[in-house]
Amino acid sequence: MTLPMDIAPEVAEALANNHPVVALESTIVSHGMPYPRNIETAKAVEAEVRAQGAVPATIAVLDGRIKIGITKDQLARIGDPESRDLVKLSRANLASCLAAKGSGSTTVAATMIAADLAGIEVFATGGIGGVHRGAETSFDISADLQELSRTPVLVVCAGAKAILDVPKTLEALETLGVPVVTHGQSEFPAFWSRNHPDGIGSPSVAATSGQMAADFQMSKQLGLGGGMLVANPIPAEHEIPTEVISPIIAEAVRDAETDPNVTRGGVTPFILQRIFELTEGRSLEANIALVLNNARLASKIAKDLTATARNG
Ligand code: PSU
Ligand code: MN
Repeated sequence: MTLPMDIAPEVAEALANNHPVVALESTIVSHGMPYPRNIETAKAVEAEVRAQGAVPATIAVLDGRIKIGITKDQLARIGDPESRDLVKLSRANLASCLAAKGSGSTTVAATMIAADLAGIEVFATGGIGGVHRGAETSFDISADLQELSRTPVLVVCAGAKAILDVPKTLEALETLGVPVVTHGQSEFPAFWSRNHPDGIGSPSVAATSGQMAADFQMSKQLGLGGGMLVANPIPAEHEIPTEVISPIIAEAVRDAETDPNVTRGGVTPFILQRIFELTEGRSLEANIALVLNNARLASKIAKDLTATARNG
């Protein structure tokens, strides 16, 4: 049986010719940003990858097929807030969605699985899922972390949002044996800010894309099997300093706890929307800037990896 997967012609050609390809996720479009900025951003990120000389492959599941690279109309469908048929897909529900010929947007975990099936090694996103605050009672830990330990895809993110428990997230990644490398600074970045308020040290640091590509090559050569997490701090001119964002995060978390209308699964979207309001939209602008920045670095790493593959 052949896989229910369609690779866009441009992506297939790049892969066949060992040209750099960068995978992009679709949950950030369906669940991560408000309409219509979500669609505009997805297009801008694809354009940024192209400008860097790589081919973008936005990944989603549509009508029972894994799409590696999507059309403008398909992107419009994923980003349409009225598209209620879209399921948020991770490892656990990917197969059943495909078997039922359903549709969904892919999280970091599901995008890694699909990218690996297609032969794509590098993937750019905004933030990964992680260990939630209060996980010691809720057990809410994103499947993204486990995926990083088993699927050989290098993921470029801007760290983890401080609405998560970032120290616990790094501990979990270490337990799972996931290499975590921060680009150009010793502290692990906190998404909207270059640094976490508690000053969390990164497990390792790399100054260049070439160094990260070499780390990943070595991991593959050793047959370690898993992926790698690259944390790329938001550019200074776009960051919201910790002094500004920390009290806002605290307020948004408090509001979520006291609002009787917030359901368990609705906590994160509520908090993000509240942060958007409290920052008067600045959080979204920062989010867009960091995704573009990650697309740039991921493209460079993808180019380094294909160059090594060519030169031996
Ligand atoms: N973090 C963000 N923006 C996002 C997500 C995480 O800053 O859009 C999305 C990603 O798709 C990530 C997913 O893989 O949320 C994690 O969801 P969960 O915690 O349910 O595993
Ligand atoms: Mn969760």
